[in-house]
Amino acid sequence: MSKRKIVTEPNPILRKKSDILETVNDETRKLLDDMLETMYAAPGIGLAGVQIGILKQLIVIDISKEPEKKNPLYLINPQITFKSKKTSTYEEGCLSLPGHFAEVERPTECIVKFIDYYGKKKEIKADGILSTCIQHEIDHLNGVLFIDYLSKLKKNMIIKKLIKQKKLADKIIL
Ligand code: K2U
Ligand code: ZN
Repeated sequence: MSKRKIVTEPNPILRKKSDILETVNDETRKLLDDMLETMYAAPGIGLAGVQIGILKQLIVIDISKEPEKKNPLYLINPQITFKSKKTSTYEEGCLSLPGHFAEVERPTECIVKFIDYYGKKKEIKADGILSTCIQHEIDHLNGVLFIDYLSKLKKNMIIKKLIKQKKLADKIIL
């Protein structure tokens, strides 16, 4: 397993749609393993393939709180088949928009069908932070970021700050 560099906004790849994965094999599992290691190290509770520059429909999630009780979820080619009318609001962040958080309202429950780590078809019903995380990550596969749900003013303020952060980081590296 190896940690990958996380793509940060502004970066046009974060606005691209990820492609369906045709086959699940050892190469796929190595990628998922790297994504999971990258997510734990960030730290985060979810990560989409596009966030390490891979435009394939791959997601890893682990909402377990204790490090000794890891419970990773691998979603390949996920599709949401149900969203509840009831909504919940969570303060969201994103590893691709470091240091910025905002409240986002999303359906409380969702049902998602997907292919798992071994290539088997699965379907789960999620609520709470897991439901929010699944929706946040599937947004990534469609080139959508959580700031897209904010007012134009708030969204542009965050983007301006991220541009400044990136210029500063580039100066430090150079
Ligand atoms: O996509 C990502 O960058 C991973 C997010 C996923 C996430 C954001 C908001 C709400 C649920 C999931 C990261 O895990 S950001 C770190 C984080 C962790 C827990 C709660 C909020 C943010
Ligand atoms: Zn994110």
